[in-house]
Amino acid sequence: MPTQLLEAMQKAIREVNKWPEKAVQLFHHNDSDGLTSGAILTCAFERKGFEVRRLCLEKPYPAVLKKVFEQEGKLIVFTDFAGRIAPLISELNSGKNLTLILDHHKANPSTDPMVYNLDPELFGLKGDLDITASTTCYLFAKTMDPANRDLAYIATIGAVGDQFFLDGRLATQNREVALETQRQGLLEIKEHDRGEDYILLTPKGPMPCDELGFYLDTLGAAGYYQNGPDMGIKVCLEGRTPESDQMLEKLRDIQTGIFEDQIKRIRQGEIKHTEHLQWFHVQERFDPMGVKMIGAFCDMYKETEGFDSHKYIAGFQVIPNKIPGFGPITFDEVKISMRAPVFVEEEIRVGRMPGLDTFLPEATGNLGGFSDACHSLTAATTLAIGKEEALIAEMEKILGR
Ligand SMILES: [Mn+2]
Repeated sequence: MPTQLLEAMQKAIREVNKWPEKAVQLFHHNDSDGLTSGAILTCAFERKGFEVRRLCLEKPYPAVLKKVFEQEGKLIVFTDFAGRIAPLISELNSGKNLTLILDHHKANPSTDPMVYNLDPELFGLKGDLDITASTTCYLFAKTMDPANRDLAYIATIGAVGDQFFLDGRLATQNREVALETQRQGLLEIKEHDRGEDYILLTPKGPMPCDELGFYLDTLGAAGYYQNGPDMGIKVCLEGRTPESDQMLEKLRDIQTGIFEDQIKRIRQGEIKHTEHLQWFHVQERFDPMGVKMIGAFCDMYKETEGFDSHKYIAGFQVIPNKIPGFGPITFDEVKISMRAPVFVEEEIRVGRMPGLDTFLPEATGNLGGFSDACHSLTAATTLAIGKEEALIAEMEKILGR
């Protein structure tokens, strides 16, 4: 780990140790990386004697943040999101709470000394290759107490789940965590001609990490409004159960039905093309699944036959006006998810087309929307209902420059 990141973590941990209230509010993302991050931090803080109040968010929405930062004197932790919006969080916090950010998305430095942005992107690491949030949380937990080394297996699940591979292998810090898990006798790394497979050796038998990552993704995303994240955290810490398998099966059925219907609609012409983009809108038809599913749908759809891989793909989904466990909240917003199909991905990698993390946040910002977690090949932002066409036009304007 870069020395400066280690030192920043040590400094934040000293503040945590001094904090009078032994309670932490932990906000984490709902994909496999976010759930494993949540599980690692829950365990690490509980071992330290903290009471952990966990809340799973699909995004750190400004409306949610405003309510969170009405508080004072709290210990607040964000993981697998918020790295980019550290300035906004700093402004909202303004010295009132001890706030930690353990993310790995593109990041901006904090402007409040009480907000510790420990996003490795600020310390020279690449969040879309070297290190996931789960590995960041693992390094934090291990810095807090070397006894947390036993949580390496959870970080490995998140690292594989986020799918950042180099030649089919986990890279840098993520690979270190896998190797550590292997040394602990909890992971088998199988070499093959296209890279490596990572197989978790659980008390209930071997389980490929990619399958487990997919399992958690479904619980957290398709099951977001149906207690899926709680079940996901339980699976990270205690393993799969018949109960979690049942929940998963039910969620997969719901997802399959909704996705098939959407494919049918697109085939019937419910998709629009502009010069660089192809886009569609699912309105509220993805209920009761979470809004992460619009990204999952784009991922699936871009692999289907007849898909135009020369244009970026974008999907819109209306965000329900609720957050499980948070109380009443109103957004009246849509989420846009974007992906880079095969051809576009290559063009981005060689620098002939801009990454999604450039023009999508810019266009969204121009229309008063909100960006947090954007990578070059996958990105999502939110904006007011009714501004969808304007956003597409704004992106075309930027891409045409
Ligand atoms: Mn992540």
